[in-house]
This record gives sequence, C-alpha cells and structure tokens, in this order.
Amino acid sequence: MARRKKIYEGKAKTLFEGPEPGTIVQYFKDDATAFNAEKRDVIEGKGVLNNMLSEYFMNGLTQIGVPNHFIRRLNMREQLVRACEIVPLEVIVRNFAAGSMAKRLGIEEGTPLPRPIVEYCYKDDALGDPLVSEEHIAAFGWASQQDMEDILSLALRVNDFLSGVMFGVGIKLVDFKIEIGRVYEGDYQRLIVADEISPDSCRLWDMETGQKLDKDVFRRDLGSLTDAYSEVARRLGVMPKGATPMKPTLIN
Ligand code: AIR
Ligand code: ASP
Repeated sequence: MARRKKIYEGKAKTLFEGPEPGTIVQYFKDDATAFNAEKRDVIEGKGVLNNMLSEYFMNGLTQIGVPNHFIRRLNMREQLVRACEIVPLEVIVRNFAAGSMAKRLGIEEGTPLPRPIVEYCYKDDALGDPLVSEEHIAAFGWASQQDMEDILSLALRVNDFLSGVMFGVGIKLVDFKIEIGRVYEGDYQRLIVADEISPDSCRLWDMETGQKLDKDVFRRDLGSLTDAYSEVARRLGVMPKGATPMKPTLIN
C-alpha cells in the first residue's frame, strides 16, 4: 500500500490524508483503552467490527437524512470520511442511568430516565474529558448558540434512530456518545455527525438478559469483548454468521 500522510493518531483510530481534498481515511485499530487510557489492551478483531458497525449506523443515518461524515468503507479496517473540524465536545445522550451519571448522581444503573438527558464533556484527555455546561461552551467559544441548537437536534435524532434500530434486534440503547464535525460549504458552515458510532461509544444491553454488549465488557472485565461486539454485528446482519474478524494488517 502506498505511503500516506498520518494526520492524527487517537486511542482507537488513526486518521490519514484521503485520496481527494476534503477526505480522510479513518483506520480502526484493535487497541482498547478505558478510564482515560489507564487500562489498555489489544483486542483482536475489534477494529474490523467497529469499522463495519460504524458504517452500518452512519449509512442508516444518511438514509433518514441525518448528515454525517461517512463516505464509504474502503476495506476491513478503513473507511473514507469527510474531513471536518471536530467541535471539542463529547455529546452524550442517556436514556437509562449508567456509568458516570449513575455514579455522580447516586442513581442505580438501569433506572429509566424521565426523558433523554444530553450531557456535554470538553474533549481533553489530559483533563479526563470533564463535564461542562452550555455556559462554559458559550463563554469559551467552543460552539455558538446556533451550533448548540443544531447539536441537540442531531443528538436526539441519532438517539431515536439508534434506539429503534437496537430495539429491532432486542437490544436496549442505554446511552451513547457522538462527536460533531464542522464542514464549510461555500459561505455556509454545517454541523455533521463525525468520529464513529460503535459499541465502543454506546452502552448496549440485551433486552431479555441485561447482558452487556459494549465496551463496559472491557472496562469491567466481563468477558470477551470480541464476542460481545460480534453478537451486536450478527444481530444487525452486519457480519455473516460464523465470520471471524481478521488479524490486524500492517499498513505503513
Ligand atoms: N463515551 C464517553 N466517552 C467515551 C465514550 N465512549 C460513551 C460511553 C458511554 C457514554 O459515552 O461509552 O456509552 C457515557 O459514558 P460515561 O462514562 O460518562 O457514563
Ligand atoms: N474515555 C474513554 C472510555 O473510558 C476512553 C479512554 O479513557 O481511554 O471509554
């Protein structure tokens, strides 16, 4: 494979310059981290599963008219996406209490919330992605008031879509995180869903048994992460039954 310019290396993905201006190749690694990278491991096949699953969700969003960065999948580990400026926020939507919110507010995990709750965290690994309010976001200029309205609307549309898709395969969407990108079209700018949507960025519980099918399996040492993600992929028809994700390939 031709040498490409690496633009950014994150914890779970690497970004390379794309073949055309305004495009980026997003490479999904097998690396798993949690608790701000204090816990880390390499989980064979995770990158392949997340690449396929993120493709599936982003394509679905495109079908229902929710703008996002996905262009097309290139191979088992890479997808072509639209280059965008990432808004420095993690946008979290919660339908049931879990994780940091359950802990912060002393609510039992799994408690249904009266309505979807949207939270914003400032994207900064060194600070551990702290929770911030819209006051901080406006005061520090991370996003404008109009941006925040657009972000809220995108987040809730993604929530309705993902909740429905998951419901269809017997999975409860407890919560998820998305990132938002800014793209410029002539004189206009627009916000789109970026980064990835995968079991790394959602909490997914089996509706019948409550079994966790997301990154908490890794965070809390609950068994095989690949098995959990494969189960999600199998239910959605993203991976053919019995198919095993390939070993990582060296690309540069
Ligand atoms: N998330 C937040 N930062 C990174 C990720 N992946 C996701 C978690 C969970 C939701 O956001 O995977 O689905 C809320 O996380 P937490 O830890 O705040 O409860
Ligand atoms: N904050 C992310 C998580 O716990 C990743 C990380 O901390 O490395 O999922």
